[in-house]
Amino acid sequence: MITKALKNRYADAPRAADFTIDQAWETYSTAEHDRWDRLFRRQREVTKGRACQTVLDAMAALELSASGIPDMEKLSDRLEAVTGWRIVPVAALVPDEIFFDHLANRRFPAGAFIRPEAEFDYLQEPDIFHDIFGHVPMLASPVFADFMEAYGKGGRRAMKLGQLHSLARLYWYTVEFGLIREAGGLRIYGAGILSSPNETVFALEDDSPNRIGFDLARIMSTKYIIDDFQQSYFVIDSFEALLDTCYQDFANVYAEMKERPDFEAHEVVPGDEVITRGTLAYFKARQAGR
Ligand code: HBI
Ligand code: FE
Repeated sequence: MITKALKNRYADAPRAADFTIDQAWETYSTAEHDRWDRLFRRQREVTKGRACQTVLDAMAALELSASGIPDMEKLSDRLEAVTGWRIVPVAALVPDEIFFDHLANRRFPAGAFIRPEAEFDYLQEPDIFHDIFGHVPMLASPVFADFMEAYGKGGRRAMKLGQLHSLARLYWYTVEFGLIREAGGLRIYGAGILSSPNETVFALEDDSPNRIGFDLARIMSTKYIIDDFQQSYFVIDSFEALLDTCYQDFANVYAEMKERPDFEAHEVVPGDEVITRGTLAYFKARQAGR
């Protein structure tokens, strides 16, 4: 469709076997650089006091700023010096096995396109703002960098065990929509929240969603919503704790989950460490309004 082509000018870019493309940084227009700056300035404001300290520190260390769309090569040089990760340009979502292989080798595939003005506030697929503003700061945390590499290696194993959906849920409720406890209260580390102005506020301050203590098997049994705010957020105590739970062999966890039913995204279940229990009214109203 023409909008698809307009939206993503990299859709037909020549790509390598690993789905990487040339970012061709010099081809970004002034309008695209300006859009990055407006997205960045807005998110930098709304994440103050809401993003976790690791993210705020990394933003400064990586010199992320409102000075146009970053050149992934240059940004990768700064990131690699800290945790060995590089950011590789891709045109869109890549096949799972390619994605996992990049992560297992400390390469984060980042969309090279920037969202069109019409999708300034929200878009479904990851654009350069979601991937760089949302995901890259956490890759500057040595512990989280280890977690993401372990996730990549776990992904390939999960595919062999037919458990990709379980691992995708772990990714979703941590890497994309995770919250962490800090001395000052709950803070955000999930990229899907960090790159979304409305969800940055909703995830911490609205009384509609549940906020539940992290539990690996519970999360991998829980469905998630892809086109609206989350109905439950899971909270870790530290990135070390997250890494530790993921260093075990998941085969036993998958076996434990086999006979258990999946949970709906809004459910609170026995054994949950309920930090805040939500109300469904908000979500029902939004669904009704669709
Ligand atoms: N590809 N470029 C890109 N970015 C992602 O975040 C991504 C992907 N492919 C698959 C995927 N994410 C998810 O299905 C993972 O949970 C595997
Ligand atoms: Fe993402």
